Amino acid sequence: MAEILAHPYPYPLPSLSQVALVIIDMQRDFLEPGGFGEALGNDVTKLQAIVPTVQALLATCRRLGITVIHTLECHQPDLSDCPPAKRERGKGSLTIGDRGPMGRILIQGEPGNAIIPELTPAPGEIIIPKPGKGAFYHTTLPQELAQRQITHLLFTGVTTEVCVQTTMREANDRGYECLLIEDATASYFEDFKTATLAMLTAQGGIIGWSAPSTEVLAGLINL
Ligand code: C5J
Repeated sequence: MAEILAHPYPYPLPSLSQVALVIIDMQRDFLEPGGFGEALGNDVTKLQAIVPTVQALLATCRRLGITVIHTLECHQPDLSDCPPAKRERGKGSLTIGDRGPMGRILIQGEPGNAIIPELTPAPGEIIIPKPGKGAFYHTTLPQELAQRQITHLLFTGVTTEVCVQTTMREANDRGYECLLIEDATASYFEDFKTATLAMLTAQGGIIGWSAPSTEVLAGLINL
């Protein structure tokens, strides 16, 4: 079987039709000034650094016909899917539903909720709006994966220790073989990214694998 040179040991690759590239929350609200990330006091340039790597992975997956899934953290305009506990948390300058420079924060359809232009989904790619940190909670992701008989998930996106980690843990519990692409994920806090990669792959890959994008691309291209 083909494989990707990964940590803590090689990641087995089945046929390309069983693999999906999952791009978590690469939306303006987290990556651009004036969004939710900045309102919480974060330096958004830290997340912008991974954009070229995610673009390269996306281009290769498109060329190879690999399923691409984009997720978006967002809520309905009436906030009916946003628990008060989530809305009240953070105490930043703006909270979920407030009007900011890019429209209402984390509200579906607002300018700030769009995926950044560099990674705009192509027709046919799956877009999963999600009200939680995990992409399996209150979404159609389980059905989308089951319909396509996808078993292997390659994770990218932001932030490593919040929505990416939560989704990878949810996927692992559901039986998916999960690999986090090291230089295609970012956090506002470098230490949190390092710790997340270590804890997900510890104990013989207790949640899954990690690998640099060069090894992922080499593995996919040779399949
Ligand atoms: C956060 C996310 N950090 N996409 N969301 O609130 O990680």
